[in-house]
Amino acid sequence: TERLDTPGGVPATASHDAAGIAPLGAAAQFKSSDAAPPSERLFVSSLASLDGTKPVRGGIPICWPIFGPPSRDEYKGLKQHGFARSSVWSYGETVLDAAEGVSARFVLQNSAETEKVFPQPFKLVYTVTLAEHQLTTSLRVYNTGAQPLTFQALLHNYFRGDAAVAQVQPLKGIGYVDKVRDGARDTEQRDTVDVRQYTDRVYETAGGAYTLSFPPSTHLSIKTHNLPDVTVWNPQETGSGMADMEPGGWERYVCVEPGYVARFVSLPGGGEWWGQQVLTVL
Ligand code: TA6
Repeated sequence: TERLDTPGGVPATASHDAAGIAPLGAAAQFKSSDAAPPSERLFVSSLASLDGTKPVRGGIPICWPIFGPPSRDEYKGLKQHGFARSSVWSYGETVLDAAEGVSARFVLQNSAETEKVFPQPFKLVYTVTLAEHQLTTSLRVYNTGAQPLTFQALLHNYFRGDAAVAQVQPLKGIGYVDKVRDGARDTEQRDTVDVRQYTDRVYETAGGAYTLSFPPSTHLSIKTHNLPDVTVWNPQETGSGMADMEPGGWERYVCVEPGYVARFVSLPGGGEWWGQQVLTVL
């Protein structure tokens, strides 16, 4: 294992400061409306805000400490999906591991900003590991306080592909909350779930391992640890109401979002929780 980091992160370069944070604008080089390489697996709207003013419409937003709108009084100051996805994280380290691939580590800790809406000390460590045909992302939550820390967590993957043919399985027999039908509860009857209609379903205790296919040639495996639920979302034409959704963007992605969202984690003081997903091109 070779650590590529220098004290404080990668050496400052034209595009990274000493802490290894690329100005968000630098990330703006990629636009999904450009001829993205066919191997591009994640969707980012060409109208996404990349300057930190809004959560990025695409990629893998981290939903923490809540998923969806605040559902408890203690979170009423939070915006939908919490603040982790729209905070500036600090760069931790980059590790080259011949077997595992290249990992980059990022840290978010409580601050005066977070304490305004979430008066709990915490430390989040997010690790992204890129290997051949595989992307692993892990979220570790440390309760650095003495009181229990309660939260939800979800990795809001925007997978790039033709939404008209997308299929997610196996979800047959799994109970779900249907946010398109005002939170109606139901059980999935289909062998494969498609998103040809406006779809926004939270499948609970769904098994933790899924295949997302864009037939005939693209199949992705999603394997998870400690993320027992999974949301499947595509807004279809309702997406045209999102200011940061490129025209027709909903035709080019499906969200398959592993999470711990049907209930809250309650982490005792000093405790540690982690959730992980391994995304593999089959
Ligand atoms: O994960 C699905 C969902 O909760 C949808 O209800 C929709 O709101 C989507 O997330 C996007 O949310 P955002 O706050 O990023 O616009």
